[in-house]
Amino acid sequence: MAERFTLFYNDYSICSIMVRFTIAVANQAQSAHVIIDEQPVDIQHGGQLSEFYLCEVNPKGTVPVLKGSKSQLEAALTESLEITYFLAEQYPSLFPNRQIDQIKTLLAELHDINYFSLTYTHKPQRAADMENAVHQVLADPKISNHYRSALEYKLKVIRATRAPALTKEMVETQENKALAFLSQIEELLAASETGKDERGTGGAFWIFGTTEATALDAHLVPFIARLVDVGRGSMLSGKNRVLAYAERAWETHDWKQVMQGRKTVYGTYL
Ligand SMILES: N[C@@H](CCC(=O)N[C@@H](CS)C(=O)NCC(=O)O)C(=O)O
Repeated sequence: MAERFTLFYNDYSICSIMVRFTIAVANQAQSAHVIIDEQPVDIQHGGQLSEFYLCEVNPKGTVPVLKGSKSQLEAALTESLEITYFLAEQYPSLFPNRQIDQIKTLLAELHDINYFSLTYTHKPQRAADMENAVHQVLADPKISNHYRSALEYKLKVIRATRAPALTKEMVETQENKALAFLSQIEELLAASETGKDERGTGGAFWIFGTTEATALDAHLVPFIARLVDVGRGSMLSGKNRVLAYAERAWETHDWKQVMQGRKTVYGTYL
């Protein structure tokens, strides 16, 4: 019998989109071995601060999360990369043998970029808003001690990760990392162009010329979409192959199915 899991996600969370696109391309490549029930979390309106979410799903109060029964998963997976590696056990097309080491290295580099820094660069108020949302719940004297401790922990997570991500130095560092990363992708795409891809059409559709998207494609395509959506399209200038690659991917059935015509940022962002 197929195993069953729950994916907690949000439509405008880049890491959730990375996981959902991973699942979509993996399912395209082979029939499903796992059933994933999707559970939206309204992080724009404090859904991640609920007692259930903080105490029973993810103490960090972030999405995405993959949860299964104790026999399937000892603990819920609370990082998009961990979730992707876990899924790859069932979907080998995500990490083709020939490129496995390169994909792992590039995925680690991609996730070393702080997406919050690049997204909320011109919205420094965002970190304080996140703290205030927690304070509002904490102000209720009727909440349980257990829930209060969970909220205090969430506050620590926000303080440690969000405000520091928006300093000028931090943003610059992340911009440089992103630019260097995109240059690497441009070079890889240029190299793929010289050979025929697995479909024999010449020029790569996916980064390594594979027929199916790999985990790297599945995480990179949302990242490029996010850069464009937050007005950072100029980071792609001189990287025509990267842009053309992303534009091809955004036309696929899998991408359209995940995004349903949405942008990667919430309506009030822009
Ligand atoms: N490193 C984590 C990042 C998770 C994360 O920061 N998620 C954001 C959305 S992309 C979130 O849940 N934000 C709501 C909050 O922090 O309260 C991953 O790769 O999954």
